[in-house]
Parts: sequence; structure tokens; C-alpha cells
Amino acid sequence: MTPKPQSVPVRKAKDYNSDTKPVWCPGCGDYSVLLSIGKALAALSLNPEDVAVVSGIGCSSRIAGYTSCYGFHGVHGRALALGTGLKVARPDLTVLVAGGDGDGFSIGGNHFLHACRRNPDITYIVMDNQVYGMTKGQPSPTTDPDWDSALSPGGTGVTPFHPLVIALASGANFVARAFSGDPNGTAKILVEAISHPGFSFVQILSPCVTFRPEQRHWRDQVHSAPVEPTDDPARAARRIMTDDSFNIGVLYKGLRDPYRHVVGTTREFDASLERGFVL
Ligand SMILES: Cc1ncc(C[n+]2csc(CCOP(=O)(O)OP(=O)(O)O)c2C)c(N)n1
Ligand code: SF4
Repeated sequence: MTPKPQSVPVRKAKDYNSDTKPVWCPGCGDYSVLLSIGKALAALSLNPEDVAVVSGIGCSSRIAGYTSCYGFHGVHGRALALGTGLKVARPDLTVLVAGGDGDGFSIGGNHFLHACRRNPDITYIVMDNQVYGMTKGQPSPTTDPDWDSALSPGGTGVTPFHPLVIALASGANFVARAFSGDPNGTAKILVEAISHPGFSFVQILSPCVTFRPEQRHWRDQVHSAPVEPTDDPARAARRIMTDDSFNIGVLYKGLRDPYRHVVGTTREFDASLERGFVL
């Protein structure tokens, strides 16, 4: 007798929403990012209890509480440290780390470099709005130098951080740029990011309509990347350095093996060391 095929539960994006209603401003790009994450997890048929969403602090970092997956709303800038530790302890979980450009590239910048370098099999989603939304509009590392605002009169004059290139130089194994206003396109990129081994970094241009209302025009500026992703980090970096910052798509897919913690290889703790430090 032919065995009956196992039925896989068909899930929809909304099955990954928690009962907590988001408090983002109407029109904030982060609503669509939440939708895209749900669509990606549904496309991958992942059970919510097999996924953890880890975040830091910021408007965008609230996302961890808005999914029905395990959520860890951590401290400012430390989401990648938490997410890396979780993946090492529970390699069976799909770990998504999510937050903003302030959380990830200012206070969390050091963790960003070393997460790329360590290459744990996690996906890092940064909702980049080039501003600190939660604390009322200070410039972030990705803000243009001439952005004139009440909190930065005349602009900062400081060269912006280039997260995609820095990720490549630090060893990230997958690099992509997405736009929150295209939830289906973003979901497709997230499916690829989650499925690719190692550290996957997805920068999602996600407008802050309150402090950067001009970002509503991103919709007219974004366009598909004109080339296929490469596995050559130097080529990817050159392309990204010379694009117009609105190229959307998977830009780099590397071949590095992800970090794996091999249980049982840690050396026995040498008690004589501890005795040496006794006062
Ligand atoms: C240690 C610490 N320093 C500063 C803050 C204040 N703070 C909260 S959120 C935030 C920036 C958030 O910006 P971003 O990560 O870009 O997120 P957005 O709100 O724009 O989504 C800052 C500086 C804090 N909560 N903790
Ligand atoms: S302040 Fe900006 S980033 Fe924060 S919820 Fe409002 S629109 Fe979104």
C-alpha cells in the first residue's frame, strides 16, 4: 500500500503575528517588515515554536514582541550577542535577529563586525531608516552628512557607515538589500537569507514617516539590482560601493561554512588556575 503523504500544516503570514498590536506610527515601514517576516516563515513552513526573534531597543526592535515565535526583546545594541549565543546553545532553532540602524551600527557596531566574522547560522534584519526613531530623530550612522534637522542643525558633516560593505569585509556569508514597501519581494529575499547557511545580513530600507517623511519617496527610487548575486566578496563590495544605494536584491552569496560549536571539545577546566587567583 502506498504510504499517505504527511500533511504539512499550511500557514499564512498572519499565523506568525502575536496578539500584541504594534504601536508604530501609522505608515511606518516596520509594519510591512513584520508582514514580510510572516510571509517568509509561512513560505518555509516553519513552526512558530521553532523560530526565535531576538531584538535590541528601538521602534524597529519592538518587532520581537509582535510575532508568535519565541521573542527576546533585549538591551540596546546587544541583539547579535544574544542571537549568537542562542544559536550556539540551540542550533535546532531558526534565529532571526532584528532591529534598527542605531541599535545595530552605533551601540551594537562591534557586535555587528564580530557576528559577521564568526558566521553563525542566523539572519540579521536591519530596518534602516537612517535615524533614531524611538528617541525622537537623532542622526544615526547611516544618516547623510547634510541632513538638516532640529537635533542636527546644518547636518552632522560625518561620512555615513556603509553596512553592506562592512558586512562583506567582516565575513558575512549573505548580503542583501530590500525595501519594506515591497513585502512580497522582501519576503522572497528573507526566504533566501534564512535558507542560506551562515550569517545572512538583510538591510531593509524602512521609512520613518515621522522623523524622515521624505523617505516616502524611496518608493520611486528603489529598483531591482541589475546583476545576479556573486560569490566574490570583492566584486560585490565594488558593485555596492558604486551603486546608488537603491539597488534591491540579493547582492552576495558566500561559500563559507557556518560556525558550529562542537559539543565535548572544550578542555576540562583547570582548577589550579582558580587557585592561582585566590586572594
Ligand atoms: C544603553 C542605551 N543607550 C541609549 C538608549 C536610548 N535609545 C533607545 S532606542 C535608541 C535608538 C534607536 O534607533 P534605531 O535602532 O535606529 O531604531 P528605530 O527607533 O529608528 O527603529 C536609543 C539611542 C538606550 N535605550 N539604551
Ligand atoms: S518614530 Fe519612525 S521608526 Fe518609530 S514608529 Fe514612528 S515612523 Fe516608525
